[in-house]
Amino acid sequence: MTLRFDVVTLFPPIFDGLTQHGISGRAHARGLWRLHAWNPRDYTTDAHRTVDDRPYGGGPGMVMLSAPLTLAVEHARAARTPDDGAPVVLLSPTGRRFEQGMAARLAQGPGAIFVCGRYEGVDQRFIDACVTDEWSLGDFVLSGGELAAAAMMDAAVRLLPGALNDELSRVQDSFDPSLSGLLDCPHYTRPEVYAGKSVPAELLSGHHARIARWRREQSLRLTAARRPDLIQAARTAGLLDAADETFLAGL
Ligand code: 4FV
Repeated sequence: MTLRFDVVTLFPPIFDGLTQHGISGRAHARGLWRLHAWNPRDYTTDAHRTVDDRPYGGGPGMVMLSAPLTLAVEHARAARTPDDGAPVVLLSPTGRRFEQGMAARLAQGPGAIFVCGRYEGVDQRFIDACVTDEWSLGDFVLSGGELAAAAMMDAAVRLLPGALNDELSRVQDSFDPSLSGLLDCPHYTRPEVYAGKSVPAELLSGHHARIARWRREQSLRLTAARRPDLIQAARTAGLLDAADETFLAGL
């Protein structure tokens, strides 16, 4: 089953980068996933193809009209397998913070219909009637939801079987609660000495157990320093063993 995403957006070309380049582009070319864009402007009836208007109650900026958005979502739904259970996801700073576990579920599920707002936002009555989920890329304000949707689709598509050249790459993913849940370790490649700095000896040892231990300790050290919340989550999930705890106690 090819993973299908639909995006409701005033700027469909923004997604060309995702479907034409890199791992997501290759996966798209391999038919592992597909993307359909629906432009609300195509569902307007006035000569100016109006998709926004001034906010009731006054204030700066414009708000997206409900009707063009509703029609765009209805056409996207109608183009999908009936009742495939795909969520209608509005990208918004008020939404649930996106994380790796959601990317993994997105890759295994029926896909999604992403609604990319522009201007100050969208009319609340559209949200109440059509939106099933609100997701946020993070606590900052974008000029539109497109890049947030693209980032979330990219995070999901790279998890599809056959998307990565080396399936093992996924196993080293940071944050994946089903794996280590820790931050990734440092990586090195040629030359062995660069700017007077050598690659850590452990990585040159050819001793797989020593290399694995070194990488694990680097992940623990970095995670403890920068994301102690992830250490606690990994501990709660039973992802830390006695050797990990001994190492952390020595930090
Ligand atoms: C956003 C975020 C975001 C808010 C108003 C689009 C903008 C404008 N989306 N994560 N952060 N959206 O800033 O997802 O319509």
